[in-house]
Amino acid sequence: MRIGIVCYPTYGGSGVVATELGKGLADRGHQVHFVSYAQPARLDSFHPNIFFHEVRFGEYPLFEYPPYETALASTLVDVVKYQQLDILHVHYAIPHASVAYMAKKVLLNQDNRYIPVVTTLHGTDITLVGKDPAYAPVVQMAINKSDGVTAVSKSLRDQTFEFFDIQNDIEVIYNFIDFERFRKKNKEHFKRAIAPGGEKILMHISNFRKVKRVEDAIRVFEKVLRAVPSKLLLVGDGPERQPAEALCRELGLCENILFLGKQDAVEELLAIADLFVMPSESESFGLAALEAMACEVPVLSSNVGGLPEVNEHGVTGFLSPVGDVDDMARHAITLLTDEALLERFKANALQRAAQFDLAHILPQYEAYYRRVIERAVGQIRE
Ligand code: GMT
Repeated sequence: MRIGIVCYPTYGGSGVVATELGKGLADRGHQVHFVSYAQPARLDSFHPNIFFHEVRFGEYPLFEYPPYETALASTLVDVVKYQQLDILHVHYAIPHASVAYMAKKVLLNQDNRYIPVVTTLHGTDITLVGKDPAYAPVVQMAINKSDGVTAVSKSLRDQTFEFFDIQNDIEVIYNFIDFERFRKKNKEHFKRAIAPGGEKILMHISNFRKVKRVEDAIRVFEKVLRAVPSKLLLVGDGPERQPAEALCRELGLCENILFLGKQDAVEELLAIADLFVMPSESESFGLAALEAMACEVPVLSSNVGGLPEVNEHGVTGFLSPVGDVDDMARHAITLLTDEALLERFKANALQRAAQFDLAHILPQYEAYYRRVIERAVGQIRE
């Protein structure tokens, strides 16, 4: 198939999923065309089946906000037409789903060409930003007008039906993990450098937005440290980093908490972690938690959204109500003070992660594309 993929190129989870999916599809012989305003971060090496089309939007004195949507729709029209695409797959509904609908209409008008569009809902495009009245009517229309809609968890699918008036079916296709990259590596020397006294290592990785509740990770750690010699590694950057640093100073924890900033090779960091902490306010799936589990790291998380579909309470980690740092700390101490239990949870985490192997999930997308294309052809004939 010739597949167009539209995504955000930055470090967010939806861009990562879109890029890794495109790379996987290209490995299976499909031709994949990425369209975005910059090269996706994980599209870092040459592949004969992968093409990148940058959306260009010129400056003009009248434009305080350059019309990205118009430029993206025009680029999509061009790419679909000249690269003979079979399907467009857009990740994160805002604004990609409505832009794809616009491109579809232009192609139909100008060339009598029907391009089927699949929209994948990722999380905040529904739960936070999408349901904001500033965007909701357009998001609802775009979901209903998509030829196929997928959500990355059952919870996100249910929330979409709850927040919007949706007539379309929504297929759940879980996020996936590439085990070639995410697997336990031997980084003992690194562990000794960070935790020379054999301390346990807790880790949090995120884009430090409010929804991630980084401060809860610090407050949990404060309690854990009273019972278990340990270190907390905070990986990533974003608006909440400065308040998080201030909290560390206020609590006198600076010696035991390390801010590592944005890191590409997170699998090398996960190799030295004993426990991953994800106290999010809302999380449709929790890809970072799955990446941790693939590297044999149990997960301490909140129980919101799709997290219970990934992290099994009492098996691969623990789930607690949002903001309940006492409960989270209690679970962490239970795990970190019982070596046999910790080893069992590590093994369970890997076993559970295997169910989300790219090799299982990718064929689900391929089969779904085929169904959507067949249905679209049927509709055109009618
Ligand atoms: O919130 C983020 O970290 C970014 C956001 C995105 O769409 O870029 O992530 C969402 O999509 C990820 C990939 O499907 C999911 O793993 C995250 O759970 C989800 N984030 C939230 O729901 C808050």
